[in-house]
Formats: sequence, structure tokens, C-alpha cells
Amino acid sequence: MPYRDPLLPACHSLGQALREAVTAPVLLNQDRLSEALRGIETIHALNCVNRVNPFTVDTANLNGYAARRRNRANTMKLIIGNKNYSSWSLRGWLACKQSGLHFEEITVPLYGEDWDEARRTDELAPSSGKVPILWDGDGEDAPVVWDSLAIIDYLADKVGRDRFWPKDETARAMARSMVAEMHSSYLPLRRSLPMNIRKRVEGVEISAEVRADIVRILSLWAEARARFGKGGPFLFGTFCAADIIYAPVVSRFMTYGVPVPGFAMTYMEAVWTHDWMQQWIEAAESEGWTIEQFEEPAR
Ligand SMILES: N[C@@H](CCC(=O)N[C@@H](CS)C(=O)NCC(=O)O)C(=O)O
Repeated sequence: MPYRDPLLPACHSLGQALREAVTAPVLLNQDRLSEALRGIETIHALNCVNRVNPFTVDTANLNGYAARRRNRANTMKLIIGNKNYSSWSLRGWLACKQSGLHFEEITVPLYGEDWDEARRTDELAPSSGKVPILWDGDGEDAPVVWDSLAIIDYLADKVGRDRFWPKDETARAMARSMVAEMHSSYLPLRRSLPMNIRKRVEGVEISAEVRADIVRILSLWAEARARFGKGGPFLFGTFCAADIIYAPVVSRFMTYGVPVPGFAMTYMEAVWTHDWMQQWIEAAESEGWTIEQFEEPAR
């Protein structure tokens, strides 16, 4: 698996070593750091970037994480979690579909018996055991990218921005903001109504915080549809990164029976019946795994 050592021999100063520690804590190897530090007699306060103590860095995920050769075909590989529950995986997977590139998908059942072991394998080490994670090829220097938003950005760089984002600058500004907001916000909604494609709830109880998230999302959808949605049934007309990132919200609203206005239901149906979404839903329905904590009644 390609792996670029964060502490290259060229790492001469303590400041640089610590900067590496700050930017790549999970990848940090303590022996390498000690080696890099050897011979440095004076530690200048200014070099102590962020006052990080490198020797408290958790190296649990270093297991076998050296560069190694693999004998698989040189294709893009997306590692995802259970299709029924993993909302971030759905986003990464839709992004791969949207790229039009061929990719192989590998499902790792989250929180199952083997999860602790699986999350420490080389394949999941770069993301520190989170999915989705995308490996682009097999060479020693093949790129690896994790976090759904980074995957969208990476693929858009690869195949062209217009496949993922509206062409119009004003529309794109809004799409980017909506995507960033989804990625960084709505914790009450995410916690109370975890994605569960198979679930069907009627009259879900919604707290004030969750209601505020729902209202905010609906108002963003309404604005996007009204201002930029004339070219098709999706937020900005044609299917784009904004629909990818809000697809798990559509799933939540659908399966928890969240009451929404007509325009939102029309949009949600467009997403729900999209071919890729249908493929994902079908696979989720036939998965045999159940995660109890996501099956509890929504609060
Ligand atoms: N911000 C990340 C979130 C990734 C994430 O939290 N994924 C969940 C699955 S939906 C996961 O891997 N959970 C396993 C764990 O945290 O141990 C992204 O956008 O991809």
C-alpha cells in the first residue's frame, strides 16, 4: 500500500518534525521522530509548534503500515461501511459514480465482530479507521483520499469540476456552501435520526434542535430549487455534489416520515428514485448486518 513517510530523512529541525506531528499525528512513528530529534540540543520555544508533545501521539494504527506491494489490478478502490447505515459511505460512493470512473467497492461491516481488527488494517490506516476511503491505484505513490468531501474534491479535480459543481458561479458558490454546511453541521439531526435505509417510522418525535436543522435544510433546498433548479429535478437542476452530500438527509426524511412541503417531497423522490440511489437501497435492504444502536427508536 503506498505510504509516504511523514518523517523523511530531510526532516532536519525539531520544528519541522513537530509540524509533521501536528499534520499527520496518526501516521507518526515514534522511533522515527526520536531519530529525527537526535542531535538537536536546544529546543527553541518558537520551534515547538502548537506545543504538541510528540511522545503522547497514539501510534495504535501503525500496525504494518509500511509501504508494501499489492498484487491487485490498478483500479480505484472505495472502501465503505454497511450500505444500510453508513451515510458518509453513501456520499463517497455516489461521488465515485458521479465521476464516471470505474471503481471497485469493498464493504467493511461497521461495528461488527471484526470491526476493531478491520479498522486497524493498512487499508483503513490513513483515515484512522473511518470510511469511506478511496485508494486510487496500486503503485507505491498511488493517492489515497478519505473523508467524503475530500473524495468529492479529488474526483472533481480528476474528471473536471463541471461534473460535480454547477457551472454558474453564483450557483456554485451556493452549492459549495451547502455542501460545506452539511459536512460540518446538523449534529442533532444526524444523532437523532441516524441513516437507516431499511427503517420505516411514522410520526417520529422531533426535538426543537432537530426541528431547527430540518427547517434550515428545507430552506436551503427551497432557495437552491427556486433560484437554480430550473434545468432538472435536483437542487441545482442536474445531479451534482450538493445532491450527493444531501442524499443521506433525503433518506432520513423518507424513512423517519419527516413531514415536508410538496416541493421538498418532489425533490426527495427525484433523489430516491435515481438509479444509483436505487442500487444502493437495494443492496442495503439485502444486507444481513444489524447495528443495534442505530435500530433504537429515534429520540
Ligand atoms: N467526515 C468523515 C466522516 C467519516 C465517518 O465518520 N464515517 C463513519 C461511518 S458513516 C465511520 O467510519 N465510523 C466508524 C468509526 O468512527 O469507528 C467523512 O466525511 O467521510
